[in-house]
Amino acid sequence: MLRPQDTPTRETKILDGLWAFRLDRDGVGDGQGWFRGPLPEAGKMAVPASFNDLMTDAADREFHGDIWYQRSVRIPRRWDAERISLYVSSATHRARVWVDGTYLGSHEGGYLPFELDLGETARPGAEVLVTICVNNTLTFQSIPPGVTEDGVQRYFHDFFNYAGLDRSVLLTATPRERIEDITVVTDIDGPDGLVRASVEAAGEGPLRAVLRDVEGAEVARENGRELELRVPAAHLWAPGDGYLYELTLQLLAPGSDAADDRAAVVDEYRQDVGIRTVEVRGTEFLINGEPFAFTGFGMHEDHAIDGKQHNDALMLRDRAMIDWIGATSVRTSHYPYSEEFMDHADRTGLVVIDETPAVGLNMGLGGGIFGSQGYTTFSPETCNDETQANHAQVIRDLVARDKNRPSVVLWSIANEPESETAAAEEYFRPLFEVAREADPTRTVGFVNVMMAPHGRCRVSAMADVIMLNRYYGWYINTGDLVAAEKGFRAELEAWAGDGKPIIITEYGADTVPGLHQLVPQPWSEEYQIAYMEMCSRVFDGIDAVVGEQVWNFADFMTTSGIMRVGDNKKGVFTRDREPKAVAHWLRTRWTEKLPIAAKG
Ligand code: GCB
Repeated sequence: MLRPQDTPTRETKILDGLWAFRLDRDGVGDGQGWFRGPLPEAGKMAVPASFNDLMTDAADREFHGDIWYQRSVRIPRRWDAERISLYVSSATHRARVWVDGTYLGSHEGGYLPFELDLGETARPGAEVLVTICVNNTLTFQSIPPGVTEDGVQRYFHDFFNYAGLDRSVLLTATPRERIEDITVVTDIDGPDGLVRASVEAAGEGPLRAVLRDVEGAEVARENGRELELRVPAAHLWAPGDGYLYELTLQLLAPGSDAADDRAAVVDEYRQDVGIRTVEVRGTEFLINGEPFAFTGFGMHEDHAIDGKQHNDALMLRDRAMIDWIGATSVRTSHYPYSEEFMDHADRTGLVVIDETPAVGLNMGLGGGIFGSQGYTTFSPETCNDETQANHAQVIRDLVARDKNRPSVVLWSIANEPESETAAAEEYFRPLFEVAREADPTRTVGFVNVMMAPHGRCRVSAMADVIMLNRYYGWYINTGDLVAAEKGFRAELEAWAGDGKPIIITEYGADTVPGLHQLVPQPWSEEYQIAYMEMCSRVFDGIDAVVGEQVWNFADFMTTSGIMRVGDNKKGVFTRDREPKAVAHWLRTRWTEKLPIAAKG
């Protein structure tokens, strides 16, 4: 599946705006056929947006079940020879779709796009009724998992279950004979760049590929479905330098000569290409053969009112702060971020650890890090073969969406799953194979939890890079930074013995903005700085530590509970994106002093 775009042969129509909307509180929508005609007793809902914080009633905000969206759309009359489809950028956590009452299909899993062909229901010139029933219920088989107990939805991850159509919905027209998929892999050969591309196309005609630089000058050209383009003296994509070439692919009319510039173009698609390599060598993580130091954050797509909606303005502001503080990288904790965010990362040279929505596969953890959930994680009744199959599909879908992005250097296939048991080892072994088969070119890992330290974790051996979330000085040794430093160093030294690069993907302390203490205690701004100083001393002393990503970029919404006051306050910025004192401290470290940057 290719992402929709406008080219001389392709067109898109964005369906953002107010849609008819109804929460199916009594579960009667299917029985009453709400997809057959105008949605009865409907209100309005913004698309894109998470619906939750637009509600004023607690039960509505927390609603779990079927959520119906509907709008009419006129199919442009000029689309009469085209394949018309609906592209849903994300429907959290699953969706079923009808057009004019005809069922088109469904998709399992949020945060990733799907496309459905309108087939016979597409009548150019006519207005059609699009109905999308989103369902946000989490079960032991969904990714992420959850369970309904006495009618109440529980889940095992520490962020609010925002849901709905939180990214754009598009109507698209593509030629019936068309380019269907592109896989780009790049390499470096001396001063030259190599761009290898495999193209899948439905159509008999020849395929022409032209690569241009940012000025639009042609740098390479080749014909065929398996391409290797050589770029003399290539401008590489590198951290902080998101240089992108543009590959224009043209499927030509059958029988035409690809060398003939006047040959009829049946379909055209443009693909951004960043030329770079990624490799792990010993304890180093290399980009273009140079050791790279990850600084930055685990983040969330999270804002007041619109929840997980993608919003260009808010994204740009977040990115401005990431750059201001001197961060080189982010992890898309704990699910794939919007395609617009990823485009911007590609364009600006932000390095991304791309994570699946597999968070909370660990019944030994509470809604954060404490306590047990009272279930066995991997069992026929809980996370089972069906969960694993969904997890595998999500990995394939994520790779399919982001495989051509130069910003993505490492796949994270799960956050803090149970990893210390034989059942976990059995669950994860095939999933690593799925990831490596889907993308043999990038590194693969998962994020390890404190309860599975070195020597106990049975999954880390499968990973190319060790990613660790650690809270010495917060969840353990709370307030005792001396003991925390000792414990943290000892553990990292043990991991370093494995000879792989280590990225600390989470470390952080909840901090109430404005709470000041001369003698720093947990929750104060001073403690957050003292805590970071302690962690930094530990990282700087261990060569294998090639990355530090603070938890979290900004305060973010969670479920209610005794562990959180209003929201999770581990942000370096507040939820409304103002700096806590630690932001200035980190800025100095990341822009002026960082020894791990000097390692690079
Ligand atoms: C973690 C989780 C993250 C939580 C964080 C916390 O280990 O990966 O989702 O939000 O701890 O603040 O407890």
